[in-house]
Amino acid sequence: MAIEQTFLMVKPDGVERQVVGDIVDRFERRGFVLKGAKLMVIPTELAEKHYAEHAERPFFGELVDFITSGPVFAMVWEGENVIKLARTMMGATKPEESNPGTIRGDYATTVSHNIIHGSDSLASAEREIGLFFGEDLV
Ligand code: DAT
Ligand code: MG
Repeated sequence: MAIEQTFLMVKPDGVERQVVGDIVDRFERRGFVLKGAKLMVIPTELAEKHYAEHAERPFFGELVDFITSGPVFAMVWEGENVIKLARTMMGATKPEESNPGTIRGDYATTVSHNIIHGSDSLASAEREIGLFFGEDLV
């Protein structure tokens, strides 16, 4: 298994609830390395590109409104199998399936306000890192 990079983002609800530190701590404790991070308000056009795969879903408008509603904390993390392991640490999308001990299982009760985003594949990670960080990585 190769060293990978993934794109993770604390969503506006997570920044508002001041769990950025806890989330960074979880990935540091696991042994992953932070390669880039920034607090930003996502422009609508970037949000629409980021969530393009969901453009036809009925919740797309709400999703874009929510993700642009306040600052997010965007990050790139590196490590062995980090794409898959970060998804496991995040917990499932649906609140009834996200186990206690995971980020969503500890903090989220709704599918729409679920604290954190993480890339779901190598292709997504490369695309999302490019969208949010471009060449701007250490
Ligand atoms: P994930 O964020 O776990 O990768 P996803 O890619 O299926 O999940 O969906 C992206 C985001 O869209 C998700 O974090 C929250 C929102 N979302 C997904 N399904 C939804 C639904 N049925 N109703 C409202 N929002 C939803
Ligand atoms: Mg997804």
